[in-house]
Amino acid sequence: MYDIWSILGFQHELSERYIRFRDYKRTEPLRSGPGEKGNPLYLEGEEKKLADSLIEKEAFNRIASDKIALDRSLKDVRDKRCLDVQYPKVLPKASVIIIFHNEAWSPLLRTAHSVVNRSPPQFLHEVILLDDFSDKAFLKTDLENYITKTWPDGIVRLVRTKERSGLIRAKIAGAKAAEGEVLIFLDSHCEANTGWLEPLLSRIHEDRTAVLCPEIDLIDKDTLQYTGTGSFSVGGFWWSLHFSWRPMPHHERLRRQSDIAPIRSPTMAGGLFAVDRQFFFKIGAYDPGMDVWGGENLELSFRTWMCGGKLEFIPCSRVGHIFRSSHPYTFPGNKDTHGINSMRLAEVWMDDYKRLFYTHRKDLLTQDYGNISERKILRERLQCKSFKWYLDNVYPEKFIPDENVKAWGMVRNPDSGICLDTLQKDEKTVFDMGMFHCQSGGSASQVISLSNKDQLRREEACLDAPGGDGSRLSLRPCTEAKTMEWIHFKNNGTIVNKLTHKCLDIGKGTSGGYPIMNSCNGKDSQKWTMQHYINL
Ligand code: UD2
Ligand code: MN
Repeated sequence: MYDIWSILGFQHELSERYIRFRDYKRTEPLRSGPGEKGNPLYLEGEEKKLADSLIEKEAFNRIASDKIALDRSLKDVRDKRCLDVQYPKVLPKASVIIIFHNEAWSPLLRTAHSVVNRSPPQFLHEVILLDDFSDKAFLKTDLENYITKTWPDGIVRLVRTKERSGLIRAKIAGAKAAEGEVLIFLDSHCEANTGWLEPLLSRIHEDRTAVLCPEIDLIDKDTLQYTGTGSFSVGGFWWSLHFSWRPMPHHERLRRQSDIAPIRSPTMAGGLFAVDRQFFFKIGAYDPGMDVWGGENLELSFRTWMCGGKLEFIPCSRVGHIFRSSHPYTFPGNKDTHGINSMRLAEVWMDDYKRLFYTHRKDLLTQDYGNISERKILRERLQCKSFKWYLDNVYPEKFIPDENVKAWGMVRNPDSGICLDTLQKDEKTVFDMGMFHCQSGGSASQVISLSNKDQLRREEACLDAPGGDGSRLSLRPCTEAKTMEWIHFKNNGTIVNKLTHKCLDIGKGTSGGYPIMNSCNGKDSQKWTMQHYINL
């Protein structure tokens, strides 16, 4: 049936049988056609030209997406051991909430179809398509008609906000509209894979305070290829309050008894997660003062841990997401909503550690972040733990640039008034360490710590100097390498590499230039002071 429809080009027609029985296990292998089994779709000729011309605006290949069946099949990318897990026959039912603003047709409906088709009906209370005030015409009656025609049993329902709410308030609205015992949020360009639901529900059934993320697989924005993420990561954050993926820490590997057991994570990416409905509202849902996009994922992560819950990634639950290159929607008022939302989060949840956020975001200090008194009352009422407790217990690997270090701040050559400076380069890349006129502590790119492990480092990257006389120093991800270890002699000001015994030297000494390594010679060009000495 599918093959014929696909060959004829009617990819959007759906098999009766498929819908009525939601027989997600047996139907999966029968299909072929563009993008089936999660395969990539490569366009050619005119279609490719059209796709290329749209990709900048839509931030993904909509033409390819439109050619792929809305209920395409996927490869089962789970660990084989997941197939043997027996889940309880009775589980709480889920409301799946898919929020969207001006989402393209095919990814939106593919998300809905994947959820309906791959969820055992007895565990799915409803799918809510939460429209955050879209203005595209096809999302009006066309969408309404499609929903009533495709799901006459009413399993999918459309709820619209009355104004543009931003994704955070839209998620609150979705949660309020939902009736299921468990809420599962998804972005509007996802595909739920085989067996995704049961592991989430059964873990929540076991522990109502667990907030759970499926493993997020990759749907390629250009070819729509679905790829399982191989090695399991956990969530972290930068002190600038951006989310990061990081390898599972050693202590978590040791704690887990099995490779398919839940993985504790300090933070979540934000879009895809399951939570007990009551617990979600008990710990304060979301901060309704946050606008459009950004920051709410870290806020919920910190709050979950600090207020008595836990955050886990569930390896047997797999959902793909299209990672787009930019946002295909407007930011009303052109505000840096991530920055301002993050201020609210830092002010309410991070105690003194908010200083580390503002080190990176001095520009925000003049911004108005609105009223946060309700959120402070919430924290008080729930008797949540401190941010220090969170760092010590949930994220002990997190480097704190001004605590448990020997010294930190500007690394200054007094003779020239020049400081080590990243020259604004992104720490996620490897680059040569630069120098610039000292900024009296005003610039995040001059903050460097001498750690207790004798590394000269930033959040994740360390100064490395394996070379001889005249060689530059690079900043790269910290390892155990001896070339990343340093001794700073406070009495004569030298900074000496432990392996090469060479001294850090300003070289030509030009602001905007690069320091080098040289044989130690006692000259002023090799003298340095650090801004704050703590334990040296
Ligand atoms: C990530 C999250 C996203 C959210 C965001 C931080 C994943 C996979 N995605 O960004 O869920 O946590 O980080 O805030 O973890 N939308 C609205 N109203 C708006 C703007 C967006 O409803 O005003 C919808 C949008 O259609 C989409 C969802 O919100 O379904 C998330 O937006 P995104 O896909 O642009 O965010 P993403 O994946 O870059
Ligand atoms: Mn998204």
